[in-house]
Amino acid sequence: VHWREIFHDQGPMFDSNPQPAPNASVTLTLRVCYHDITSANVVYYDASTGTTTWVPMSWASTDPTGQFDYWQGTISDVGSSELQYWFQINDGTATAWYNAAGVSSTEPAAASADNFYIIPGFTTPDWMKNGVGYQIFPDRFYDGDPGNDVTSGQYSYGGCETEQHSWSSGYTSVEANVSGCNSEVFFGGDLVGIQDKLSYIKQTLGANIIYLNPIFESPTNHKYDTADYYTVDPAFGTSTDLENLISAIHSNNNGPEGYLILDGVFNHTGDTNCWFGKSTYGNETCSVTGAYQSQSSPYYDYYTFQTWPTNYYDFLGIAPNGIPSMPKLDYGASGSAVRCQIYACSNSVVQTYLLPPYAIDGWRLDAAQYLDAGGNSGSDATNHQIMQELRTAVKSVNPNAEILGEYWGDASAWLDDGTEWDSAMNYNGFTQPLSEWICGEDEKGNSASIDTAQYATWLWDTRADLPWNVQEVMTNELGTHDTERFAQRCSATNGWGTYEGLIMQFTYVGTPMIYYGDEYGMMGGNDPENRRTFDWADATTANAGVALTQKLISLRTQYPELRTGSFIPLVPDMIGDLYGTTGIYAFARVDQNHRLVVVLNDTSSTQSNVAVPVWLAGDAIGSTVTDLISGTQYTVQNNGGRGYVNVTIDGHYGAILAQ
Ligand code: ARE
Repeated sequence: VHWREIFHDQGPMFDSNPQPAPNASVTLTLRVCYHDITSANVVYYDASTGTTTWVPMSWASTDPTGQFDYWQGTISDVGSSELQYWFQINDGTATAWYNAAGVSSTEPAAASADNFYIIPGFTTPDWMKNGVGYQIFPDRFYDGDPGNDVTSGQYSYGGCETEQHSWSSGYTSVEANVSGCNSEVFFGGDLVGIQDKLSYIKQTLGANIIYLNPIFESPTNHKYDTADYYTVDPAFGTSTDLENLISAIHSNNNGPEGYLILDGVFNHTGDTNCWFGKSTYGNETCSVTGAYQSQSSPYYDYYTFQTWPTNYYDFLGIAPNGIPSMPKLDYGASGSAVRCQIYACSNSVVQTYLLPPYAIDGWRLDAAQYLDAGGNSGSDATNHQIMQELRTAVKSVNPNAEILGEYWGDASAWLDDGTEWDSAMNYNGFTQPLSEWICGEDEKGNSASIDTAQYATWLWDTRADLPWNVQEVMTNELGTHDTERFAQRCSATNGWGTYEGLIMQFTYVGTPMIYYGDEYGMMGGNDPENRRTFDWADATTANAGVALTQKLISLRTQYPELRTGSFIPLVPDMIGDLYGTTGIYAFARVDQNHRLVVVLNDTSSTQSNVAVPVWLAGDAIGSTVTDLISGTQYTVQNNGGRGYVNVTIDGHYGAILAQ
């Protein structure tokens, strides 16, 4: 059996029904080398019954270039529980096996993360598959209403006073030292400011999914220590400002129809939350008695104390008082008041914002793996039960709402059976490998380097662990408010790494998520240096990064295969062949109607005559392809009966070849 040509994923050419309803029928298509095989089977395993079923496939067609045959098999009733499937391929003498991890001479295990999944009834939001995200740290984006700015000395937090800074683009140090204190520094960014600048996001760039870092009342600039989930922070605006912003985002008057994802910080509250009541700040008053104040507080069970009141579990839930400003909520008991308050009941935080008059479109779940009993560190059966309940609560209010988990490792435990999150922030399968490959540093700026073959394998392996409709909505970020800035990590490339990173971000499988400023190469180290003020002088297409981002988003909007098409590796190909040029990575995105070939040059100098095996994407010898970025045209050359293009690409740049 020839291995190089074998291909299947759950893109539109190869899977008739990637999100089947229970009992639906699914036809699976396998690509193999022309006239190479004598038989093939779909093999599927149902863990709920322990049964394995074989479906014989039959020859369906030959592709127009005469290089591939397509074989098909139909699972006529997928039932109602999760199935895993793989393929067996025979040529009369030898047998090959194929699952999401690729081709092999040994049969995959029946229950393996690397098999393909069919999860009847599981859908992820189509608007996430088709959209482009923009993440904003609100205090640092734009000050639309100077009247609501936090002023110097307005209140103190952790014993230190607030400090107001006037807007100063790309401000380099956000920590101020006032009489020995690291004062809490504010720049005045707010919701009205985001609305003022929506045309930059939606029209200039073309992004349409806004993800906001926390916006609810809290004494800090980052607002991960919530004082009141039901109140917009007064320095960010009012509930009316939020409603207006959401209407403007949803509207298609000022660019594409948009969507809003809010940061759900539900693992812990702030110690100034009235439920906890350890302290208050500013003019905050509490009409309830908090858990810290009395053991008969109605909120006493919301938290867990090792020794009341001073020793309580916080943030990570392991040791008490590591970050005392963030007491951990105790979700241990089924049916508990805190589960009701946060997500399960109709007046819960989660449901309140999903419903009118707000009607947000999704939640990013902060520190999601930790939600658990007070003294537990999460990632266990209780955490998964909480996430299942949370999904039920979210989807009962809006079946199209997005549930985006924050997890830095392999998140498949929350994603592989369709009962918890829709997707996760893709630190593990995008941010980290991309950074190590292009910048030679990990997402925190530590020196770490991988070569092109390792990069390709890393991406392939992480995708293989996830259902297809999850892969399509994993958020792909160059960086976030928790990483060093991408441009900083890649500073050795003199800005070119940002272009290469952007080309990858907008052509890869998943939802691109731009961290404000990354589109123009904003610099900055780790927290808090990654939260600098946006430089509005750069927000025009005179900036090469902004112009490239605009171009890439328009291509992604124009070509559906960039959003939902199959991902076919070309360099290295399915069997790891690198075709001789160091630092070149290439892949195709294809659907029934069209295909694009993306080529990246990860070296610092221009490479010419880079051989790209476009025959593996279905391009015919003698046909012409055009680089949609540079406009250069190439003819597909005959090399031993196979079609290649010989492209020229600048250092740390890329080409997107269209037929
Ligand atoms: C503040 C200071 C920091 C200081 C820290 C500790 O700014 O300089 O180091 O305090 O004293 C929020 C704020 C932060 C704030 C923090 C604590 O944004 O500025 O830091 O609260 O007050 C892990 C968690 C993950 C978490 C990251 C940061 O698993 O959930 O650490 N991310 C979320 C948010 C943060 C937020 C919080 C949680 C708390 O996105 O912004 O911080 O609500 C590895 C591990 C990961 C680890 C990751 C990052 O890969 O596998 O588990 O994530 O590194 O460190």
